Amino acid sequence: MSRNTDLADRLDQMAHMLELLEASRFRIIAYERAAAAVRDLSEDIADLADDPKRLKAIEGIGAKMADKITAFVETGSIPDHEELKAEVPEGLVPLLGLSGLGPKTVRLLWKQLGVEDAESLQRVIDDGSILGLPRMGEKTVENIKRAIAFAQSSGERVPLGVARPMAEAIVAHMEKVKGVTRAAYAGSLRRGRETIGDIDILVSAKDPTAAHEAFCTMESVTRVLAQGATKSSVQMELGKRAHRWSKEERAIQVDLRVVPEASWGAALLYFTGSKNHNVRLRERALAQGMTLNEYGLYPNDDDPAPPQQRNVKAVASRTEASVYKALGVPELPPEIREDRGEVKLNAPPPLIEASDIKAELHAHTNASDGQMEIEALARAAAKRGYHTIAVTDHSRSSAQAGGLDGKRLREQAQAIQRVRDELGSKISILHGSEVDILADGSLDFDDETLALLDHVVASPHAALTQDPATATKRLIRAIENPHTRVLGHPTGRVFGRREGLSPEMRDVIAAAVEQGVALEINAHWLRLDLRDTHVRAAVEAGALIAIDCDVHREADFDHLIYGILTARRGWVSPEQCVNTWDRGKLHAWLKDRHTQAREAKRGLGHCAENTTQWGDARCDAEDSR
Ligand code: DGT
Ligand code: CA
Ligand code: CA
Ligand code: ZN
Repeated sequence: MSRNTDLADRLDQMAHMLELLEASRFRIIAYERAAAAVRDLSEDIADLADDPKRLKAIEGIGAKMADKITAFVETGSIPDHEELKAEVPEGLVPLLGLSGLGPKTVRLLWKQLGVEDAESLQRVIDDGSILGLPRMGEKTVENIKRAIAFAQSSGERVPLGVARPMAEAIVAHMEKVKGVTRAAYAGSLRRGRETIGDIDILVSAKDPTAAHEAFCTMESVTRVLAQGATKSSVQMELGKRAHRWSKEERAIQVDLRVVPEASWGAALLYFTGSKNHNVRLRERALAQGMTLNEYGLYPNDDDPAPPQQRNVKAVASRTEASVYKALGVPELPPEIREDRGEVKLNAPPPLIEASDIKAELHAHTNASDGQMEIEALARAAAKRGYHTIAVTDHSRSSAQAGGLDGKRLREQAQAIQRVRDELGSKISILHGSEVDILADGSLDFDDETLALLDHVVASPHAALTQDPATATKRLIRAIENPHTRVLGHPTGRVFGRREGLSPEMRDVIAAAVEQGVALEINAHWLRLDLRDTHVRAAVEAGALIAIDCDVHREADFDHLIYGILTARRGWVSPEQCVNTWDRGKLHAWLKDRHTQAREAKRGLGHCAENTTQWGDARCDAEDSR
C-alpha cells in the first residue's frame, strides 16, 4: 500500500469514527474531503509535507488538517486518530458499509448491546437481542443478515469493463417493462470510475410495483436482498467477461430506485454523485437560499419537513441541466463530478469524446500475440474511420508473447509494404514496435533497429515489482530515448493480477513534457493505465496523451470507451490527445516529436493558463531553449 493510500484510509476511518460519535457534519466532511484529496494526489504526500504551504494549497486541506498530515509523515500516526481509536472500536467501521446499517443504528448496536465488530454483531443477531433496539424488526434483521453474507461473498470492487455491459443490459431490460418511461444507470458507473462498488439503476414508471417485480426477477439475479416500494436491491452473477479478471465466482449488488418522472433530473444528479460533488452542490444551494435533495431544488423555508412532502413547488427538478442552471453551475459531465474543482468552473471543460479518435497507435498482429493479419488489422481500423493504424508487435524480450527480433522486424517491414500497396491511401499503416523497457530503462532494440521504425511505443512488461525510485529512473530513461513516441501502460498494473510499478508520476510526467513524448492511457479495462488521477496530473502539466486499445483482436477496438472515460475523468481535451490529430499533424509528430509537441502545447495555451504547480517552470525552460 502506498503512503498516500495508507493516509487516506486513516482519514476515512477517522470520518467514520466521528460519525459514530455523532460529531458535527462539518468536521466529518473535512476528513472525507482530505481523504479524497490525498487519494487523488499524483505525488507522494511525504514530499509535499516538507512544505506546509504546498500542503495547504491542496483543495480540501486546511491548516489543521495539514498539521495532522505532517504528524503522519513524521511519526507514522496521527495523534487524533489514536485518541479516536481508544474511544471507538475499529471493528465498527466496516459495519457502516453494510446495506441497512447507517451510523445511527451502528451507534445503537454499540452503545446498547456492546457490539464492537462483525462477530459480535452476528452474536446479537443469533441470540435475538438485536430485536430489542428501537425500530428494529424481523425484516430489517433479515436484510442485515443478507448484507453480511453478501459482504463475505463479494467484497472486491468490480472492473468497469465487467460492470458497464451488465448495466447496459439491465437498462435495456427495464426500458422494455410496461409503464417504464425512463431508465438509466447512475453512480460510479456513470462517472466512469475504473472499478465499481455496486450498480445503481434509476427508473421512472407508471407502475412502480411492476418495475420492482421485473427487476427482481431478471435472469441473472441470484438473490433478492430487498424489494420495496422505492428501492430494491439484488445480487447478480457477473458475466463471462469477469473470468478474465477473477478466477473466483463473484457477484455484484445492483440497486434499483423508482423515482417520480417530475424528479428525474434531481434524482439522476443525486444518485450519480459523487457524494462530495453533491455536498458541494448542496452548499451552493444553501448559499443561494435554496435546498437540494433527490426530489428537486426548492426554496429554503427552514421548515424541517421535506419540501416534496409539503407540495412545495420545485425551482428545478426535471432535468440535470435545469438543476445546474438554477444553481448557476455549468452542466458538468458525470466523469468530472468528483469535487476536484469542477463546481467553481464558469463553463464545462472541453472533454474528449470517442468520435474524436482518428488513429490507433498500439496494435498487435499474429506476428506476435495478436490474432489478425496485418491486412485484417488495417481494414478493421479503416472501418472505424481511422486515418492511421500502427502495427506495434512485441519486441524480442517478450518471448512468451512471440516478440520479434531484429531480423523478423525487418521482414515485417516488407510485409507491411505489400499491404500498403494493396490497400492504397485510405489508411496509413505505420510500422512500429511495442518495445520492452528493460529493467534499467534501456530499450530492447539498438538505435539502428529503432531508427527503421515509423513509431515506437515503449512499455514495461517485466520487473514490475521494482521499488519506486528505480521505476521512476527506468521510465524516465525510456522517455529520454530519442526514438520513443508513446510510453505504453506506464505502471503495468492489471486488475486482479498485479499492482504494477508506483513511480513518482510527477517526475515521469515532467520528463514526458520535456521530451514531447505522449503518455498512454491503455484503454483495456483490465489495465486503464494511466489511471484517472495520473491523467489529471499529466493534463495539468501540459503532457501529450495517447489513448490506445492495445489491439490483439478486432473486438479490442471496442475497449476505446473505457480509455475515453478515463481520459475524461482526467479532463483531457481533444487537442491534448495525439489520436485526435489529423494525419499530417500526427505523422509530423511521429517524425519530430520536439517541434510538434511544442506547437501543440502552444495551441493548448498551457503557459498562459498558469494552472500547475510544476508546469510553469517547465514552460520557462522550454521557451528559453
Ligand atoms: P460505488 O458504488 O462504491 O462504486 O460508488 P457510488 O458513487 O456509486 O456510490 P453509491 O452506490 O454508494 O451511491 C450512489 C450515489 O448516491 C453516490 O455517488 C451519491 C449518492 N449518495 C449515496 N449516499 C449518499 C449520501 O449519504 N449523501 C449524498 N450526498 N449522496 C449519497
Ligand atoms: Ca454504486
Ligand atoms: Ca448503491
Ligand atoms: Zn501491447
